[in-house]
Amino acid sequence: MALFKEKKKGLLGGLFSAFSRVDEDFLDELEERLILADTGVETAEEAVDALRREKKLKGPEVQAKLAEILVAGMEQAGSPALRLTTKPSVIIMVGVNGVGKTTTIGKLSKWFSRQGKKVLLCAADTFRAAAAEQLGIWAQRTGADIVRHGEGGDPGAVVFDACAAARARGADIVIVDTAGRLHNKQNLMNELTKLTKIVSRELPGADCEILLVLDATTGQNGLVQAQQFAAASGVTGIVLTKLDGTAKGGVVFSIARTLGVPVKLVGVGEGVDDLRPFDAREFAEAMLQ
Ligand SMILES: Nc1nc2c(ncn2[C@@H]2O[C@H](COP(=O)(O)OP(=O)(O)O)[C@@H](O)[C@H]2O)c(=O)[nH]1
Ligand SMILES: [Mg+2]
Repeated sequence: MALFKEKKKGLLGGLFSAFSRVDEDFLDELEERLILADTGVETAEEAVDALRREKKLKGPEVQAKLAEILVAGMEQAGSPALRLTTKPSVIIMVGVNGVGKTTTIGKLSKWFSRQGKKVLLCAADTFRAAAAEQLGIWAQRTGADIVRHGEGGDPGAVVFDACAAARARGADIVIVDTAGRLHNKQNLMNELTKLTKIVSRELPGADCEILLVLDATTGQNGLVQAQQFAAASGVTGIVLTKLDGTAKGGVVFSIARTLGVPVKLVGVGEGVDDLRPFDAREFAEAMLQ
C-alpha cells in the first residue's frame, strides 16, 4: 500500500537499524519520533511502556512488536469494515470545509460502480452552488446518478428526494454530501441530526454509515475539532484523507483513542482511485518501515 508516496522512509524507519536492542536510549528516541509522527503523547507513552517490558527482543522483532502494540490500541474502537448490507444503504459524509468530503465521495462512487453497484449521489451541501457542481462532475465521471437542488435550498429536502429516487430507481448505495460549516456548530449538528432522521424515516432499516472526514495534515489539531463533531453527530467511522501529503500518519493511532470511532478508509491522493480500506496492521507496518 503506497501510503507515503514521496517519503519512502518514514520518521521511524532508521531507528530500528540504528539501535540493536530495546534499551532506555532507544525507548527515549522512539517516544520522541512517535510524537513527531503525530501519534499523540498518550499513544507514544503507552507504546513505549509496553515495549519496555520486551527487553529481550532484537532487530525486526522490535518492529513487529511495536506494530502489534499500535494495532491493539486501535482495535478497541471497533471494526474498520463498512457496514452496508441493505439495498439501498446510505453513507453520509460529514466534516469541516476542505477536508476532502466531496473528493472522497467521488472515489467511493467509482469504487462501488466498479463492483457493479448502482450509486446515487445526493448534493446536500447546498451552501455553495460550486459544491453541487463539483459533485455533478464526480457523478458524470463515475457513472452515478445525482439528486441536486438549487443553491441555498434545504439540505433535508435534497436528502428526502434522494431517498425517494433511491427507492424508485433501485439504487444500491446513496452517498450524501454535506456542508461543513463549523463556525455555527449547533446549527450544523442540528442539521446533521435532521438529515439522519430523514434517512431513517424514508429508508427504514437501511444501513447508514456516518463518516467523519479528517485531513491527516492537520494532525492533532484537527482531532480537537473532530472530537466535538463526533460526539454530536453519531459518527460511525472516520475517513482520513491526504495521507500522501504527510509523513505524520501516526495521527491514525490517536484517532481511535480520542474519538472512540474506527478509521474505515484512508485517502492517499487527489485521484479517483486514491482511496484504501483501512488496515491497521498494514498501516502500522508501513509507518515503521
Ligand atoms: N493530496 C490529497 N488531496 C486530497 C485528498 N482528498 C481530497 N484532497 C483535496 O483536498 C481539496 C478539498 O477537497 P474537497 O473534496 O473539495 O473537500 P470538502 O470541502 O470537504 O468537500 C481538493 O483540492 C482535493 O483534491 C487526498 O487524499 N490527498
Ligand atoms: Mg465539498
